[in-house]
Amino acid sequence: MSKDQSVLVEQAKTFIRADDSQIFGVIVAVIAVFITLVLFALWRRRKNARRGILVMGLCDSGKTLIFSHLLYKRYVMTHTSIKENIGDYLIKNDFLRIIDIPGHERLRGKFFDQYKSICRGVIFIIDSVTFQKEIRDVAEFLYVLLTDPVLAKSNTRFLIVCNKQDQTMAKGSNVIKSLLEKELNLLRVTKSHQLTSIEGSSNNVFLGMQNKDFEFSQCSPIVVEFAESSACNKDAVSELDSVFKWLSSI
Ligand SMILES: Nc1nc2c(ncn2[C@@H]2O[C@H](COP(=O)(O)OP(=O)(O)O)[C@@H](O)[C@H]2O)c(=O)[nH]1
Ligand SMILES: [Mg+2]
Repeated sequence: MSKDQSVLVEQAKTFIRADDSQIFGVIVAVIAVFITLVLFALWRRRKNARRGILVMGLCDSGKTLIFSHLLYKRYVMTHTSIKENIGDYLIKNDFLRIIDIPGHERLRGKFFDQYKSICRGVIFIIDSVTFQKEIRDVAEFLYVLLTDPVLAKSNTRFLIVCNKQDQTMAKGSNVIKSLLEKELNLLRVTKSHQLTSIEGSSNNVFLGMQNKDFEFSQCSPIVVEFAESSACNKDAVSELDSVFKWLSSI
C-alpha cells in the first residue's frame, strides 16, 4: 500500500470511530427519552388510579350536603345514609371521583377500607357547633385516618372543613385546629399504651414526631389544611369556595 493510501485508510478509520461514538450518543439519548416516557406514563397511571376524594366525618356534620353542592351545585334534603354516594367531579379535562362515606362508626371502617387504595385526598367535615361535645370522637376518627399506612404512602392531602359557620355558636377553624392538636396529642399517648399492652405490632404510622407535642404540620408526607364552610345556604355556593379551590389544586 502506498503512503497516500495508508493515510486515506487511517482517515477513514478515524471518521468511522467518530461516527460510532455519535451513534452511541444518539442511542443513549433515545433510551433515556424512552425510560423517561415510560416512568412518566407509570406515574400518570398511578396518579389516575388514585382519583378518589373521600368525604368523611361524624354523622350529621354535613357530608352529604357538601357532596351534593360539589357535584350538583344544589341544596338537598339529606337523611342519614347507610350507603356511600359517588359522583364524578369534572376538573381541567379530567375528573375526580367524590365518595361520600357514611359517618356511622359501624359502617365507615368498611367503606374506608374499600376506597382507601384509590384515595388522593380526604375532605374531613366537622360540625363546628357540636365540636366541643364530640371532640373525642372526631379525634379518634382522624387518628385512624392520619396513621393509616396506605394514605401515608400515597402522600394523601387532607382538607379539614369546619362546617356550619352560619351558626352563631360555631367555633372557628383556628380554635378547632388547636383543640384537635391537643386532643390528638393525648390520644396518641393512650393509643401507644394500648399497643404495648396488647403486644401487637401495628403497621400504622406514628402520628406526628416522637417527643414533640403533636401539630398537624408534622404529618408529612400527608398534608393537612383547614377551611371553614357553610353548606346550608340554598344558593350561596361561594361559602364552599375553599373546598372548590382545594379540589382544583389537588
Ligand atoms: N346550619 C347548617 N346546617 C347544616 C350545614 N351543613 C349541613 N347542615 C345540616 O346538618 C344536617 C346533616 O347534614 P348531612 O349532610 O345529612 O350530614 P352527614 O350525616 O354528615 O351526611 C342536615 O339537616 C343539614 O341540613 C351548615 O353548613 N349549616
Ligand atoms: Mg350523609
